[in-house]
Parts: sequence; structure tokens; C-alpha cells
Amino acid sequence: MSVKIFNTAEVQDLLKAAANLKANGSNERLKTIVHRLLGDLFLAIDDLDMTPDEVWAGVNYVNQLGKDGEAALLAAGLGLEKFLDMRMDAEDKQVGNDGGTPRTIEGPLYVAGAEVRDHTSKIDLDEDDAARPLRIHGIVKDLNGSPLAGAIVECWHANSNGFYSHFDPTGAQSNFNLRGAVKTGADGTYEFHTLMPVGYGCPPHGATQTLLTKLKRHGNRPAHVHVFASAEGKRKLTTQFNIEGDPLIWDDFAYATREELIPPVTEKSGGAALGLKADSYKDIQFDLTLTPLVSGKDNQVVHRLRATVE
Ligand code: MBD
Ligand code: FE
Repeated sequence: MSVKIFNTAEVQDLLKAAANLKANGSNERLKTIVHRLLGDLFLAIDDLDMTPDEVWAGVNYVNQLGKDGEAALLAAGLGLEKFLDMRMDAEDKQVGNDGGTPRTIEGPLYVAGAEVRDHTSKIDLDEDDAARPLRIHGIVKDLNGSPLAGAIVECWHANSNGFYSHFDPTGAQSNFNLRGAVKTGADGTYEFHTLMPVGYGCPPHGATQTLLTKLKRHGNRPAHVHVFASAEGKRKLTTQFNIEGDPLIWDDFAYATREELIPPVTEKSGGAALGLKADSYKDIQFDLTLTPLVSGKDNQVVHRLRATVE
């Protein structure tokens, strides 16, 4: 079959009817988006001469993706989340609001509600014999380098199995294990006492990994730590840093790695005095530079469905 019917009046009318373009007083933006996306799909079916079997395989895939609860995971794996960052980067450059710590994707594994502590938080609540102690610290500052007092820094990361609390398939971790929030004092500094993470891998039997495997792609991320940072009058930053030396650093299935987000890891002693589980520990300094609001507004803060725990 090589028919092309997209540009016929019947198909164009069908698209308009499906999106209810004619109706007044309904959500104009939603109608515009549905009309466009559906049209792009119809056109792709025409152009690529997709068979009904192929289309139904896709429909069934979407059902399975929902059953597995992996739509946001697939969004990361297909570069959709990265693309949104690239657009925000381009917009920042256009209006001259670049120069802060680079953003990178949030991913699907944040949990809201970690208790906010002053300056320092020990976030390794569960024992993890395979993991070495890690101290993460830095200063939150503005574009002039002035420290930001009262800034909130949140972080979350995986354990030595690459699993995140709340999403751990073994059910082994407590609420908020390896997740924390702190508020900076006058000098703008923050600190987390935790354990070295290991890279994440997609659930091997989930819909995301199933598609990636068919594309001959892996579903793994290098070891990383997620960060949110916010302060009065500044835009909320969503970023991560990678653990230097991970072999997957430039082969991340979610495309989150950036040159500026690979801080050096240094070997230190004196961990016992800091309350770490061993005297020798790894130390990572990750400073955060926040950028100003644009016309009084945070134009980079993202609202999306997130897990919460009381
Ligand atoms: C992660 O830990 C992650 O950060 C992303 C983006 C996707 C899946 C798991
Ligand atoms: Fe992650």
C-alpha cells in the first residue's frame, strides 16, 4: 500500500472533529495540542505506510507502559526529558540568563517531603555494607558569587544496588533513605552525609527496557546524585552530578551527563569525627550557582506528578 490520504478533506475533517476544534469555551490549548499530535501521527502512518498490525502493536505498548507505570521513565530514555532541557537552555541563552550551574533532567524517582534540616543532613538511614561513605558539600551562590542564605538544597540518589527508596523492587529501604533536604545558613554552605551510589538500570522486564532492547540500546545510567536548589528571588534549579570515573558517564540511557556536572571525587580521612561509618571516605564538592527570576517569574520550575510520603 502506498496511498497518501492525509491531505484529503475527509481526513482533515476527521482530525478537527476528533480534537473538537469547533467547540467554544473548551480548553483551546489542549485542543490545539491534540489536533497537532494526532495529525502528526496520521501523517507518519501515511508517510511510513504503517500497517494496522504495527499501529495496534503501538497501542498495546502504550497500555503495557501504563500498567508498568513507566511513562516518565520512557520519557527519559527516549530523550524527551533531555529535549525539554535543551529548549530551556536555548531560551536562557536567548535572554542572557545563562551562566548558572547547568540544569539536567529530574528523572522519575524524586519523592517529596524530606525533612528540611539546618545546613547538614545524614541521609543514609539504612545499612548498606557494600557502600562506602560519601560527603557531599558545597556553597549555594548567585551569579556574582555571593553566598545565598536560606537556600534549600535537596538531594536523592540510589543505594549500592542502584535502587532508590520508595521505588526499590526489593522493598528493602526505609522511607527517605538516601533522600534529604537542608537549608543554608549565612555562608550559603550545605552538606550531606551519605553513601556512594551505584548506577541505575531500568526494570529488566518493564515496557521501557523492552523497547530499548528492540532498539539495541541499554537502559543504564552512570552513578549520579540528583539535586534541587532554590532560594528567594532565584529560579529553582534541577540538576545532578555524576560520580567521576563511572564507565557509563558518556553512555547514559537518559542523556543527562554534562561536562560541568562531573565534580572530582577526593579520598579523605577523618570520617569518624564527621559521624561517617568509616574514617576514610569520599568527598565531593558540588557548588550551586542559581540564576535570577525572569521578569519576576521562575520560568524554569517544572510542575509534574511526583511521589509523596508523609
Ligand atoms: C534514574 O535514576 C534517573 O535519574 C532517570 C533520569 C531515569 C531513571 C532512573
Ligand atoms: Fe536517578
